Amino acid sequence: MNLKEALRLYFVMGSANCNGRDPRNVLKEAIDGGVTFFQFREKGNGCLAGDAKRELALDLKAICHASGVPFIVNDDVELALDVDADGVHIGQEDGSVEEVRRLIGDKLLGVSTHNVEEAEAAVRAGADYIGVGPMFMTKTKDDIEEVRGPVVIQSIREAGHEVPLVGIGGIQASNAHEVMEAGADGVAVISGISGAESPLDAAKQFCVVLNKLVPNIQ
Ligand code: 3NM
Repeated sequence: MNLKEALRLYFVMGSANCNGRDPRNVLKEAIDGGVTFFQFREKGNGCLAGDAKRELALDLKAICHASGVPFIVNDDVELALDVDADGVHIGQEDGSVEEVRRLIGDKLLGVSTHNVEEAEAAVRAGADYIGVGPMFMTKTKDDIEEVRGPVVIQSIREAGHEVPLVGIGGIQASNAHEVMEAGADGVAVISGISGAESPLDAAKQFCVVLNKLVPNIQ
């Protein structure tokens, strides 16, 4: 897998992001619309736990794999190992990158970062890719850091880091180009796809934008 290419349209979602719709259908539509990478992030109001979370994870993984889309689990290393996910994504507060790497072996490891220092530390500790946020204002996550925008990605690239990287936070089809032009390999999106009336059309809209910037997208 070429990770930079795979990260181009990175859909992040859990049942709390689906406005009461079945997350399986939302994911199917999003993949049909062109999503290239998926993270199961089961957080927020009424989110599932235990067996229900595991069952949903297995269903979403099967949907991803039917289309060759990598399936990543947010935070929960135990679940990721249990369902044999393709990788794990962790935040700054979710334990050490080295420890997670030790537990997951050669599965993919993504780390959320917010500035050049955190990005450098994540790369040094063995992250396969990083998320950088928040790019824009968002209501999806309560405890976001200060919005500093795509310029943070530019600073990471100017410091010489070629690590696979996605921007996250408030990204819509209308502002995705700013993130890509700053040096991202892709955009990570929750509400821009899961909250849309049609996740299929929303994902397609993102692809139209990303296609213009990266000529060889599907
Ligand atoms: N992490 P939406 S912002 C999960 O800044 C997450 O690290 C962020 O949701 C960070 O696409 C964010 O709906 C929420 O704005 C992204």
